[in-house]
Amino acid sequence: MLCKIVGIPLQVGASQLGCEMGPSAIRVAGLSDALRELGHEVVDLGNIAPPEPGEQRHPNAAVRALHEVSGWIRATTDAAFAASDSGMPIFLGGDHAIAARTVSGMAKRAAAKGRPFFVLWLDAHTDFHTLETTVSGNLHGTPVAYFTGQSGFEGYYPDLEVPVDPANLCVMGIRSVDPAERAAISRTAATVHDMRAIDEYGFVSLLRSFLERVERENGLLHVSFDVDFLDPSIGPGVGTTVPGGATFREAHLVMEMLHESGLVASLDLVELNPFLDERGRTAQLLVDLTASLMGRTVLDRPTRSY
Ligand code: B3U
Ligand code: MN
Ligand code: MN
Repeated sequence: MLCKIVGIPLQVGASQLGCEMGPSAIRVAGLSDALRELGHEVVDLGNIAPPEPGEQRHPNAAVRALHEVSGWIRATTDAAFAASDSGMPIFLGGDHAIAARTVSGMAKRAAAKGRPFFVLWLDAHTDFHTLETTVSGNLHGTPVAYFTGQSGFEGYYPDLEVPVDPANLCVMGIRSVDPAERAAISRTAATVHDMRAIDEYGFVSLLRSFLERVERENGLLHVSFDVDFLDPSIGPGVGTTVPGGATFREAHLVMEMLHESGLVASLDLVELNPFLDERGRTAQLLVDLTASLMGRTVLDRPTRSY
């Protein structure tokens, strides 16, 4: 497989600065070498250039860094669409606002191929705020509402060419949802598995039913991996840690199942904040998890497990 690495060092969508160092830390932790060891070809396309400075206001006074975030989002769509012409793009964040357009760039690619598009969102949060509902004003809380075509972004974020059908969205790992997001996402057909559901049914059965559907419908799957999906004990390098996240073994199992599915077309690794990390251990874990997604196994496995 040809893996294309694209860095998107946006940090102002999060309140805690430092995600702009995320792409560097993941590179330093050895992402390219890990992929090459698995037999993949790797091209590092470098980082997307930052947008022009400027300012834009929103009636919701809480909203922060709107011009900068929307500028990065604009720049990202074309990069995502271009990188997905062949091979598998791996987008290195940057905070999760970048997924507003990595996802919509990939949705455009799926539409160009005539394939249905699916998103697996691995996160402690649903990121389903609009510019009107965000309370923190941190725009990394908005990408899912944007790319599923919720209203309230017009004139601020770029127009959405191909919205993602919420019915094709599966969100896992959830344990922190604001009231407005909870109300809004429950009005959609999105599948949302909070940690209670994961404790009750396990990642395997919940992920399996989603992957079976993607396969049945010959879909293209984008995986968006927020570091805070992980339990803080194993992934401290993120500004929005929430207790009770995925364990080391659960996270690897999810990635291994994704590999066996053969369905993953693109990946975001976002919210890594190296300033908060402990000697690069979260960056290293992201590299190892990506290796699991790209085929690293402990032993050969004769049959797929999902
Ligand atoms: N929902 C909260 C918290 C949050 C969302 N995304 C992250 N944190 N990473 C908010 O700020 O919108
Ligand atoms: Mn997120
Ligand atoms: Mn999160």
